[in-house]
Amino acid sequence: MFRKVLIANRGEIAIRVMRGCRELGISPVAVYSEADRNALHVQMADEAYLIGPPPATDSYLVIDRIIEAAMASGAEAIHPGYGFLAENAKFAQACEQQGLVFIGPSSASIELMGDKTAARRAMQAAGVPIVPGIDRFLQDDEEARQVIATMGYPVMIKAALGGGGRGMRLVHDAQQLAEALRAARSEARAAFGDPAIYLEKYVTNPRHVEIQVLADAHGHVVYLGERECSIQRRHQKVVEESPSPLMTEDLRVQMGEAAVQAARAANYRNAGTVEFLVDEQRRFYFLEMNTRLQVEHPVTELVTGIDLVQAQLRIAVGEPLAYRQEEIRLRGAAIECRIYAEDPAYNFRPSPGRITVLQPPAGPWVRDERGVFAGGDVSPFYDPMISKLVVWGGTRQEAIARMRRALGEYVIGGIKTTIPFHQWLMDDEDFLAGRLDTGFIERRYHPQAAPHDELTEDVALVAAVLDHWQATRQAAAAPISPSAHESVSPWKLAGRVDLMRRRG
Ligand code: MV4
Repeated sequence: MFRKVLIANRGEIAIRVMRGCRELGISPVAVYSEADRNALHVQMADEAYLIGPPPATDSYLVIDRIIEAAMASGAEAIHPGYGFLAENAKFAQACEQQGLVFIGPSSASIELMGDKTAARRAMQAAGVPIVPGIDRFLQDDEEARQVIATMGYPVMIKAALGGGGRGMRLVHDAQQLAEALRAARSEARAAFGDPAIYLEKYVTNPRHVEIQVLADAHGHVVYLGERECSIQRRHQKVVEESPSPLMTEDLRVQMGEAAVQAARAANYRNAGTVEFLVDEQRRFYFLEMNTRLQVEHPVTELVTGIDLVQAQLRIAVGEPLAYRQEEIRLRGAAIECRIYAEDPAYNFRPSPGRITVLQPPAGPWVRDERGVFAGGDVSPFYDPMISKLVVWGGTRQEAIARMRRALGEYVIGGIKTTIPFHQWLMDDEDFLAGRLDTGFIERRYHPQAAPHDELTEDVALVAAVLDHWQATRQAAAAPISPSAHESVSPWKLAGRVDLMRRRG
C-alpha cells in the first residue's frame, strides 16, 4: 500500500479521504489556500502545504502548485476528491508524467467522457442505450433541422464539453430553434471555451438514476447498485438515496450491466459513476459518466458495506477487486441530505459566515460528513455545502424516520442552513410515496413567501416589535402561558428574523 497520499481538495471530502487513508495505514498530506489556514482538513492531516490565495483558480486549481507540494512531501499518489481537478485530464496526465499515481482513471478515460459526443459514440458502439440525437458536433442550423425532422420536438441542445446541466437549452418548436442554437453556442464558448454543441430528443419528466461502478487494473468491473438523484435544484443535487424507489430487480440488472459495458468501453479503471435518465416508461438512457468519486458515494457505502475510498486506494496501488458481482449484496436503504449554508426561506440565497454553534446528530446508523467546526467560517470562496447527513435503515421508511430524527437533533448557529427544507421534504407526501422526478422541488416546494421589499420589511419589523412587546407583557402577567410562542405566524416570524438580522 502507499505510505503517503496527498489530497488535492478541501472540506468534507478531503477529510473523508484522509479517514480512508488512515485506516489503511497511509499518512495523509493536505494542501490549503490562505482562506483555509484554520480549516479542519488542515488540522487533521499529518502535513499541510500552502498552495496560494483564496480564489480556487489561484490555489486548488493550480496543477503545478499541487504537484510541487506532492513532490516536496514525498507522497506517492494524489487523491483529487470531487470538483476542482478531479476530472481534469491535464492534471491526471501531469501526475502520470511526474511518476505520481493519480487515484482515478487514466487521463484518456477522463478525456473521452469529457467530450459528451465522443462518450455517446463510445456508448452506442458498446450497446449502451443513448437518447436519440446526434453524435457529432452540429455543423450548422440546417443539420439541426434535418436531425429534428427525424425525431421531432422538443429537443435539448447541449454543449459538447458541458455536463452537469450547464449550457443546456430546451427547444419546443421550430420558431425557437435558430435563436436557441445561437445562444447555446455563445454560452458554450463562454463557459467551456468551445462553442461546439449537439442535440438530443428531450426526455420529459425524467428521473436521474446513476450506477456506481468499480473497475480494477486487471479487467474486473462490478456495479454497486444505484443512487436515485432526482431531487435537484438548478442542477445541484440536494438529496440522494439507494435503492431508488422506482427500481426493480430486473431493471437493476439491466442498468448495472449497461454501466459495466460503459466502463469497459472507456477502458475504465477506479471508481466511476454512469448517469442515466429514466423516462416515464422506465426506459433508461446513458447521460454521462462521472470519472471521479461522487459527493453522494456514502449512500452506496451504507447499502453495500464497501468503503469506496479504500477501494479506490487499493485499485490505484494495483490490487485486484476482492469481490465478484455475485458477492455484492444490497441491504436496507440509505438517504443523504446535503446541508448547505443557504436560506431556503429566501430562495436558497447564500448564507456564509461564522458558525457559532454546532451540535451534530449521532446515534445508531447516522453518519454526518462535515468539513466545518464551531468557531470556524463558511467561506464565500468555495462550495456552500457544509455537511452531508447520511442515514441507514432496514427499509426506506425506517431510513426516513431516522433522517427526521437526525435532522431534529442538528443544531447549527450563526448561519442559515437548508435543514428546514430537508425537514419539510421528510414529511412530503410525494417524497414518502417515492414519486420523484427532476422537477420535484420546483413543483412542490413553495415556502411561505417572506417579505422582501423595503417597505414591507419595515412594516413587518414594526409588527414584530409590537408583537414581541405585547407577548412579553402577557408573559409577565401569566408566566406559564405558552400561547404567545405557539401562535407565531410566519409573517411575524419573518419580521423577527429580519429584526435580528438587520438591527443586530
Ligand atoms: C436531459 C434532459 C432531458 N432530455 N437530456 C441535466 C443535467 C445534465 N447532466 C443533463 N440534464 C438533462 N438532460 C435530455 N435529452 C433533462 C435533464 C435534466 C436533468 C437531468 C438530471 C437531473 C436533473 C435534471 C434537471 C433538469 C434537466
